[in-house]
Amino acid sequence: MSVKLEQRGDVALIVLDRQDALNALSFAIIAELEKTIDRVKEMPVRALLITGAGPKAFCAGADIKELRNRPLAAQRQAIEHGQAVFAKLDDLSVASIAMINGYAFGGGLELALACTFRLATRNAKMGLPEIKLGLTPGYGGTQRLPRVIGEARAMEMILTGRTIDAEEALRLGLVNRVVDGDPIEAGLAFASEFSGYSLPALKFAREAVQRAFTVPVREGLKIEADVGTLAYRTADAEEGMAAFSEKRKAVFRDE
Ligand code: CO8
Repeated sequence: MSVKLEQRGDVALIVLDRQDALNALSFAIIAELEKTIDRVKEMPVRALLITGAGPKAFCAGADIKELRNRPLAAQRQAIEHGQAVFAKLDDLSVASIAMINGYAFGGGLELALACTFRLATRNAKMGLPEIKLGLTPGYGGTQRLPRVIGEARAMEMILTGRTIDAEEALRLGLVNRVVDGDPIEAGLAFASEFSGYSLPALKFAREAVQRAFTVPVREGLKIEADVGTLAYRTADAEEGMAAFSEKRKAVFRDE
C-alpha cells in the first residue's frame, strides 16, 4: 500500500509513500487515496493531516509515465476521477491540513489545494508545471489556485509553470505557515489550534467560507445567516457562552 492511514490522537494521518517516484500519484494511488478518504469518514477524528513520506517530497504530481498514449476518453475519465477524489476532501466533515514537506508539483499541489489548510516546511517547492509538459492542470488547479491566491498570481504560476519556494508561497497566501522541526508534529500542533472546538461550529464556519467564492455576496450572506442560526441551536453554543460568563474553559460535546 502506498497510502498509509493511522490515527494520531484525534487526528487522522494520511501519508503518501512512494518515495522512489517522489510520491507521484499513479492511478492506483488515486484509487487508494479515495478508499483512504472514505475510511477517514468512519474514524472518530477531529482533523485530517496529509503529508508525503521521506524528506524530499509531499507529492511530485500525477505519474507522468502513465499519462502517455491513452485514448482521450480515458484521459478525461482520469481527470474527472481525480477531481472527484480531491473533492471528497472538501466534503469531509473535518478540516484537512496538507503538510507540504518538500516538492508539491502538479497534482501534488492540487491535492494540497483541496485541503482546508496548507503548511510548508522550509525546503518546500511548489508549482503547477503542467504547461512544460504541453498540458494544463487537471485535478482542480485552475479552479482552486485562483480562489486561494487570486487570478493574476494563479495565471502567472499556471502559464509560466514556475517553481516557488516556501517563503514566496507564504507571501502569496498559498500556504498558511512555514514550519520548522518534525513536519508531522508541526501539523498535529496546528490541528490542535482548532480541533478542540465544537465540530458542528467548525463545520458550519467552514461551509460558509467555502461558499464565499462560489456564490454572489447576497446569497453568501444568506448562507452565513443560515449556518449562524444553526450554530445557536447547538448545546455547544450555550456551553461556550456560559463558559465565557463563568470565566472557565468551555467543554464542547459536538452537539
Ligand atoms: N511522475 C513519475 N515519476 C516521477 C515524477 C512524476 N510526476 N516525479 C518524479 N518522478 C520520478 C523520477 O522519474 C525519478 O525516477 P527514476 O529515478 O526512476 O528516473 C524519481 O522520481 C526521482 O526524481 P528526479 O530524479 O527527477 O528527482 P530530482 O530531485 O532531480 O527532481 C523534481 C525532482 C523537480 C520534482 C522532478 O522529479 C520533476 O520535475 N518531476 C515532475 C514534476 C511534474 O511535472 N509534475 C506534474 C505532473 S503532471 C500532473 O500532475 C497533472 C495532474 C492532472 C493529471 C490528469 C490525469 C489524466
